[in-house]
Amino acid sequence: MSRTVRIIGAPTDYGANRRGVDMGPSAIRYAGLAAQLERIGIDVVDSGDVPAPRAEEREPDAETFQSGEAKFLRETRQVSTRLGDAVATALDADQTPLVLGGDHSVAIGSVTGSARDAEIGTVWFDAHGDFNTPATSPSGNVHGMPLAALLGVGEFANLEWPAGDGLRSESIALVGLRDVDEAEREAIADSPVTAFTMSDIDERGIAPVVEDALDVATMATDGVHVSLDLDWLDPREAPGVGTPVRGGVTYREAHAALESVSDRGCLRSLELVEVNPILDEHNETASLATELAASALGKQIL
Ligand code: HAR
Ligand code: MN
Ligand code: MN
Ligand code: MN
Repeated sequence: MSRTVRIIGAPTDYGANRRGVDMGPSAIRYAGLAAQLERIGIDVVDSGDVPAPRAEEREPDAETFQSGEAKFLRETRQVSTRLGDAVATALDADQTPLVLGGDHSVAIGSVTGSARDAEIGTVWFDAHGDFNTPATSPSGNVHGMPLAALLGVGEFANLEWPAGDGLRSESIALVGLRDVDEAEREAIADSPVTAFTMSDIDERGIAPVVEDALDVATMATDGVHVSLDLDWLDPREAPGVGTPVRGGVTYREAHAALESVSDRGCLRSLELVEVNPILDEHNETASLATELAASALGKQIL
């Protein structure tokens, strides 16, 4: 990992069903992200936010959800392309990209940027499968679809889409699932991705599960993109998310997981998504996101 981190904000909310997650990048910066990383010896550059269309600027009829469609695909494609370029530029400059969402649809940009001219693996910490397609989605919200979009599953195969050429499903591991739609369950089972549920963590403990996930992701040769959806944590720890699901990992389990990521020395790019400051309590979810980023980037207790 490069000792220079480039922060890239992606203030989207059109991929989610509630407003507010577009303020995630501000809240995470305000929680002291740059200062925390500098304290552990990292040089931090902040390139600001990639432009993202605000709700007020969108065509109102795009809000109406028709079954079988995804909302705001045009906007998603546009922002993903910009974000992908920003992530690839950071990597070209030997900097570690740290993307701040925004809803989880931003991962389409982060991962395609990270996978440009490189073979990467991905660890996806999330309560949700994020494996819906427009046809299977119960909501039409693209934050429930980024993995399917990245892998070109279903209708995504036919869409003009930013290419994640260097990402293969064999090197993707999902960790912490506990809210998966019926069609997603089948899609995950049919795909070569590896999925670890909360039950796996209950039975085996966080450390061995994360080691296995990292084994999967490091089968790719050029490093690992870590996508951290804050709803991976239990809502008691992370109340400021749009789609909380009870029964998530604890504060210490989350740190242990990201410390393992750091110990492997495989981190290529990182993103923190789904922080919703409107629903948060005293910015604690944003603070937690900054702490977890520090663990992933090498913070040691002693
Ligand atoms: N599976 C549901 C859907 O597709 C809910 C998605 C929840 N959103 C996220 N993704 N935060 O992790 O709408
Ligand atoms: Mn997610
Ligand atoms: Mn890459
Ligand atoms: Mn989620």
